[in-house]
Amino acid sequence: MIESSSPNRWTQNSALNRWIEEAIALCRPDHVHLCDGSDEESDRIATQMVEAGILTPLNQQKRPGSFWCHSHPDDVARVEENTFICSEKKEDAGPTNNWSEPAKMREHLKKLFNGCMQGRTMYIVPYCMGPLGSHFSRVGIEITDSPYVVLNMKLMTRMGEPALKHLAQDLFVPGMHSVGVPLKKGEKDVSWPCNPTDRRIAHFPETREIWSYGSGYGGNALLGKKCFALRIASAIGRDEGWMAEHMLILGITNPQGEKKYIAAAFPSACGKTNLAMLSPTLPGWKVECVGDDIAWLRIGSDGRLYAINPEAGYFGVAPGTSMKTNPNAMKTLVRDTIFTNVALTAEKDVWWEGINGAPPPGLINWLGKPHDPASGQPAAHPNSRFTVSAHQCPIYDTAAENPQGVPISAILFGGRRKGTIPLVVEAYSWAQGVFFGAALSSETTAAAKGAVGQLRHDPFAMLPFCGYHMGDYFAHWLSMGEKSPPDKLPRIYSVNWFRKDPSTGQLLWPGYGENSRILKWIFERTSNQAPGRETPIGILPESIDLSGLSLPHNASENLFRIDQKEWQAEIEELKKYFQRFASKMPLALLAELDSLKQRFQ
Ligand code: SAT
Ligand code: MN
Repeated sequence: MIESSSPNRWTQNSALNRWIEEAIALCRPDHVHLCDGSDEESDRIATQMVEAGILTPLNQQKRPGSFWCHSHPDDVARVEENTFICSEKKEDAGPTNNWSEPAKMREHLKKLFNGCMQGRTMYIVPYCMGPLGSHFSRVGIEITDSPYVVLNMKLMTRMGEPALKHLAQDLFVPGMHSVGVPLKKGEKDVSWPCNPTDRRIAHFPETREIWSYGSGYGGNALLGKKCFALRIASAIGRDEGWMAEHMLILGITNPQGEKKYIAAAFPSACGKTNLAMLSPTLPGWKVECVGDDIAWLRIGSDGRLYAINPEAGYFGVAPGTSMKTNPNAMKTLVRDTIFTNVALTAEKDVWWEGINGAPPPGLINWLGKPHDPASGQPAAHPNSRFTVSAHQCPIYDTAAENPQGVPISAILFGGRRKGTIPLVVEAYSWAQGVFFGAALSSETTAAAKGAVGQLRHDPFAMLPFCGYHMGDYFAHWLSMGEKSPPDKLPRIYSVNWFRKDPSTGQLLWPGYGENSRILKWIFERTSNQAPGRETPIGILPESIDLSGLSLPHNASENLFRIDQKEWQAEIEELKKYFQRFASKMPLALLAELDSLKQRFQ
């Protein structure tokens, strides 16, 4: 260990100063910069990146303060196979995580990080997850050699000096990040340095540490997001009696002016941002956005479940976003946005599949090459993203800044399922709701490296993000339900916007703004004002407000169809899946599965 020569050289926090000095000694950067989080600082860094050819400024008339960049073709998404939970005991990581013995991983990381920042600047990025001044917020410090990460962290978190003030003498979560490409003296940098052959995204849940090497993209590199706010925070939440979840949070107000909050878990790239910013098609209803990706949930003193959004910005999927699908996102992206791996127009504006019609002439694709529509390849990468501050969202809910969080009335679990799962089902109880979460499956998307469109189990949409044994996580969810009487807890729903007509393969439900019809039923259910009918799988709507909507022939029957054969197969599959968790599988969830089976007999 290297002691700091002057204990207050960096911050008022001696443990932090010591860690910074150790990081400098290990990584040997040419320069070190402690980020204050000011606009001047990010402007300066952006200017340097433009001069280096890493960022392209967009048309200042069309999109002021915004930039385009594209990554290395091998660094475009989260890398689940290189992501590790390094708990002391293998059993604590569980069967759904890659595990590596902590001492072994540390040894390997020390080798990888040895001198890894030579020729580069080391940025020290203090950031606060959650509203400043909130008792529930937590501070992380990311050390990174990527200026792109610094600019993104400034948009995604409360970053810089305010975060350091929030830290006071508290503990912080240290996160070491390097793109893994040291530069020799005089060597010219590439525009997206990364080291795909040696990637490691390692988490140490017991010591609450993150080490990430070799990738500069998204959740691999912006350590506040999945690494801290989900993987490490889920382990902290288990120990402290709260929950870190892959959920959007929205506020919904009915025509009478009553407002409720809903949290909803969906896997990556399944429409969380679109639902969180929904423009209701039902007259008189209003939706406001608290968060689009992560919720930290705890029981308040009144026994209700409260949520904060630990993030301060959106890292949203660009393709498919349009004035039709998500007008509020489009209005959010009008300025001060970083676009990564979308296409660039001749007027220096951005373009992606689904934004509006055919690709314009003169388009540059996400690889920086002229786009050839005949190639059949998309111009924007399917996992291309926008990074933008939440404050720019026209329906940003200022309650997102409330240090106490917002009270949650309903929790939704959804995935991409072409069959089996109806449009909406209400659970009979908290335990059955937990079963809905545990039973979630979804077709894979481009948000993670690997095949797209394959059905996989993704319990609670947390498969890639749970920092400990999934069986213990299920038990933690059940135990949260024991902290309050059932009438105080949110009701739980399973939803599926992606069901298809088996004969035509067409989506049955228009989704987007029309999802307000489902939210209306849920809103009214939570005030005991909407009738439901009991079925073997849960409570289905007696009716949904479909006024003014013309659905394809038979769509509404098909959307709510409970096919006994499909459900028998689902039950058998779940039985097999739950066996993976062996003795850690809570008996209460096996009992739920059993009752489901019984109800079909
Ligand atoms: O993990 S990312 O932040 O890259 C996006 C996601 O998969 O939700
Ligand atoms: Mn996500």
